[in-house]
This record gives sequence, structure tokens and C-alpha cells, in this order.
Amino acid sequence: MLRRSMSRRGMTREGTDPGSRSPGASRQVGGQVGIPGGTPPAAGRRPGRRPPLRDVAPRPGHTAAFALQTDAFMPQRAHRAWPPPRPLVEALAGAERVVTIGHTPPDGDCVGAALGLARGLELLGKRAHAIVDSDLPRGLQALGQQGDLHRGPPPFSPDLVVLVDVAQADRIGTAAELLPSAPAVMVVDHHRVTPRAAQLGLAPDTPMTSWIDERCDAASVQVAALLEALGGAPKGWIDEWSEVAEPLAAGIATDTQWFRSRRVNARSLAVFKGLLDSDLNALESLEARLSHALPPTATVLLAAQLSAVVLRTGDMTAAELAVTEQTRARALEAAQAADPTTTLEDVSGHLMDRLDRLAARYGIALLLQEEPQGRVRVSIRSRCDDLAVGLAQQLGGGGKRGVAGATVEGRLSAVQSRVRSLVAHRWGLRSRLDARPAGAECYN
Ligand SMILES: [Mn+2]
Repeated sequence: MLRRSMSRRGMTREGTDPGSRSPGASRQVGGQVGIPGGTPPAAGRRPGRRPPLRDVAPRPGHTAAFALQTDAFMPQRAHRAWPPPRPLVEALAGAERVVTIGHTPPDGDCVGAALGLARGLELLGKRAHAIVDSDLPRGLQALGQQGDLHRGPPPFSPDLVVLVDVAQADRIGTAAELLPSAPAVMVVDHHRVTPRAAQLGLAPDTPMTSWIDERCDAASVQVAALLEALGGAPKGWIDEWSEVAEPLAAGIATDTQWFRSRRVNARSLAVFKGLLDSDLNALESLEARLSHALPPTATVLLAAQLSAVVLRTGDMTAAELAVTEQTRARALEAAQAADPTTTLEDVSGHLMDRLDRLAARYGIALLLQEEPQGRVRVSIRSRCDDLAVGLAQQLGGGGKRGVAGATVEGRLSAVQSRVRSLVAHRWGLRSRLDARPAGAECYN
């Protein structure tokens, strides 16, 4: 729960109030986001006239803490930053019993969006039930501490089933069983996907609405926009709405790697700021909670047992980490000795946290994690926007903007050579890649 001191009330209210035309608010949406050392925002703009929105990429160093502390980014209403399509707002307004579903394996955005939407709809007087059918890392478990994040079906029969951050039936675990009998289905996603009724296993003529926007940094931003369009958070994300804001903020923070990822949209920072109400304490507690820090015994064990190589040809390189099911289990055991609440998802999160740095250094970063039932979870990051998504799509997965993944059937070694040959093919090679052990260079 976000703790908010009363003294901060009013600090940013003007900017977050939907009716507000404060100079600060209109300045911000001018697209001319004031950047320290850059052009100062134009003053004296006529009130009531909003200049068109423009995507402004925050510069390196524009982190969440920066956004909350500076007035270079003023808070912005999500439904103004990303106006949701009318049919979705109407479908949600007309629904009484809603199930929200995130993907497996989970991430902060799908948990945040599923939980945030369910909590928001309940505040708007509906029944709602959020499902993520998976074990969760500690930080994400804590988002559902009110017992409102479920793995199983709802105690009511839904009149609307909403998929968030996912558009595939085979990525939602047992929640897929709700789809064939769903009276209506909605898909809210920011990946490069085309939801199809047949693939989702819907009965013929099931009404389906979807909002797919790849420019949106997180499904949690879309959910914030939908809730605002429904009349939620009328005075900003304060009071009871702060409990909706928390998972949504977590979703945006994790999907943007705390705004460190390239090409983060400045509007997402502004929406994030509105959600956290410029509360640095809330930011810090969220950041601490969502970190995947493992005890040293576990990280030492991982470092010793995972395979880390650098694939290269000419001056093109890719870092590849591969970890067996057994090594992950041992690392989990070691971590649980220090903190019994640690889950396997914390181990995965810890490994994935390294990928962004590796991608920055090597161009491509791959993580292959052996999972039960002969499957391998492949996570891909790339400096180049389309590369990671392209590779993941060839493996039957997907993603967006340099962040992608897939779950692939097969043994670790088989999937590893398949991934390597895809990389080689991208690089225009016919021969096998040169793979050199990287060890400490890759994992430290
Ligand atoms: Mn997402």
C-alpha cells in the first residue's frame, strides 16, 4: 500500500485533476518536455488550448526518481496521454462481473495490469477477479497482499473476460478454460500482436474488443487510461485509488526497466508520476520491493554453474546465458535458506535483470532457462528495436522494442543450438558461430 503524507496533498493536484488547465499541466503536454540544460518550456501558453501530444524520448538519466523530483515532467492523466478506444470503455462500463487475466510466466506489467484493473473495477462498483496462474517473485506476490490475486477461476460467472499484456490462450495457464464460455472478451496489450477469436478458443460470435498499441510502454498505462475514462481516480490516484495506482506503477516501472530502457515514451513517465503522486517514499518502497536481489550464496552458486558465452563473428557479438533446471533449483534452495519467501521467479528475475546490461554491451543478450516438462524459457534483449522481437517470433513468441521472449519445447542443448543458428542466420552466416566462454565478463 502506498503511504501518503497529508502534507504532500495539493502538491501536484492541479496537474492531475482532469479539469485542470494549470500552466504546469498544459506546459507538459506541449511535448516540449523541459530537459535540464535544454530549452525551457514555453511560458504563458493560452489556457484551455492543449498543443498536440508528441512522443519525446527521455534522455539517459531520466529515471523514475528524476521524474518525481523535477518539474520537467508534470503528471499527466493516462486517458489524455493514450485515449482508450470507445468500444472498450463501453464494454467495461456495461459489464458487472469481470475477470482480468495476465500471462505466464509472469512479469510486473501483467500482474500490475490485471490487479490494477480488477481493483479499479471493484471501486467502480463491479465484481472483479484477477488471475495470474503462476508462481510469482516476492515483490509481485506482495502487490496482491490483499488476497485479490488468484491462480484459479472466479466464484462468479463473468460477463466479461479481459486479457491484459497478452493475446494468446496458451500463455495464460488454466485461465484459458474461461475463454470458450466467456460471454464477451477484451484484449488490452502493447505487444505486436493480432488477437484472433479462433486462436483464443472463443465460441463463434463471441463479442471481442481489443486495444493493441505498441507505442504504449506498458499494459498498465492502458489500464490506467481505461479506468480514468470510466470515471476512476476522479481526483487523481489518491485515497482508495492509491491501491490501484500501486500495481499499475509497478507494471510501468518494470516494463520500462525503471525508465532506463531506450525509447521510453515521456508520456509514460508523466503518467507514472501521476500514479505515484510525486511520492518519493512510495517510489523507494516499490523499488526495494520489486528488486530481485538474491543472497550472495545463491548468486555465487549461479555464477559457478550457469553457462555464459559470447557468440561472435567479426565485430558482431551476442551474450548468452543458459541455466539448467537443476542449477535454478539449487540456487533457489540456497536463496530460501536465507529468505524462505524466495521463489523460482526471483531467481529468473535476478538473471533477467542482467540482460539489459548485457544487451547494452554486446548488442544482443539471450537467457535460456530450462523449465519443467521439457521446455525452455528464452528471454531476449537487443540494442536494436526489432532484433529481439524478430528472433522471439521465429521461436513462436513475441515482444516489443528490444525486449522479447518465447517458451520453446525441447531440451536445453537443442534449444540452445536452435537459438544460436537463428542468431547466425540474422548475421548472414551459414556456419556455426564462434562461442567463447565469457564467465565473469558476462555474469557479474
Ligand atoms: Mn507489458
